[in-house]
Amino acid sequence: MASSARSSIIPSVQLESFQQYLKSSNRILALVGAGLSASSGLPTFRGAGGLWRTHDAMELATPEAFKADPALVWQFYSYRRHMALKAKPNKAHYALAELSRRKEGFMTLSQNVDGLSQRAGHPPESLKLLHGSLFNVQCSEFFCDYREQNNFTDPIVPALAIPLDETDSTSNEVRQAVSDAPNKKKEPPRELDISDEKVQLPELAIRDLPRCPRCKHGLLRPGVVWFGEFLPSDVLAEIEDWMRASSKIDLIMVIGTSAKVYPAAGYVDSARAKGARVAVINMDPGDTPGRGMYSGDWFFQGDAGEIVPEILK
Ligand code: BV8
Repeated sequence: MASSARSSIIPSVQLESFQQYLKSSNRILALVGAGLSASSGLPTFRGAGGLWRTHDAMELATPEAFKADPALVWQFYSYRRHMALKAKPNKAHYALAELSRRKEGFMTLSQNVDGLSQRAGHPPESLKLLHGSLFNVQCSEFFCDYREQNNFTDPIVPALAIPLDETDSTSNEVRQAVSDAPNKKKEPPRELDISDEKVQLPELAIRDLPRCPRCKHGLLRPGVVWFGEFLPSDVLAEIEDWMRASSKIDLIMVIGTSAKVYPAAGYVDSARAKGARVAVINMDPGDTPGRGMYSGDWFFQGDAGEIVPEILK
């Protein structure tokens, strides 16, 4: 008899063997990605409905993009902050937080920047944010090390307010511009593509963007890790310590991630190298490390928001 969370069927044999193994496991990792927050209404990066499909990721999430067009990059991130604030943690976020309270040797490695794991009460000491957070800001000047957790202010500056009610055309333009549209190569725009027409984003002057309160010179930028940037060294060191303290890792759960972004995806290999068995929870059987490369020991297909609370019971 399969146990069925709303639309995701979990074969009971798989479920039983996983839950038995989980019970006897102590050193456990979860590598989570955008799919964990999908059922909270936040679009993933790749695949259906993905954010990146509208733009080449390199266009908006790199230091070069910010240098070339800080206003556009801020509009993208301000919109995502707004959406993340409107979203609510789902049952999977809470289940992982609960597991962390239940199992001392458990740690979540999150690629997500949406703040939902934190809002679900995940103990911070066992939640490692590999790619930063939409709600951190930092100075973009090389010589200035100003960083601030700016606690969910929305918008971060008045000029970045996107009145996102349905009626407002600007908001529709921006919403559509970051929604799922065929990815087409284009000039670095003052505009964003929506399918085949160009959308003028409200002109934002650089002077309207948030400035560093410390050096008074640099623009503030989102406190996320962009492509081509190193992951936070303190976070990497804490994970390294955890890995070194684990003579054996019992289990790694790979939840809602395409495992295409490195070095985050590399933790699956590192865990396996220390004896970990792999459980993959993903909507798409083709697009996960549980198939092919990692030949996961368990594969639960469906919505992480439904499956994770079931299997962690
Ligand atoms: C770096 C923050 C050193 C910004 C992001 C090898 C080693 C080192 C580097 C590289 C390497 N190979 C390539 C690189 C370079 C690059 C990289 O990995 N490129 C990729 C594209 C090949 N890596 C870097 O640049 C990293 N830095 O390595 O520094 C260095 C320095 C200088 C020069 C060279 C190296 C920095 C990477 C961090 C980039 N920042 N985010 C922002 O968010 O705007 S990455 C971005 O993608 C997000 O953080 C996201 O988390 C991440 C990964 O995506 P996923 O979370 O997996 O999401 P995705 O949409 O892809 O997949 C969703 C999955 O969920 C799918 O499988 C889908 O089927 C599933 N799903 C959907 N719905 C559901 C579901 N599952 C369950 N339930 C559902 N409902």
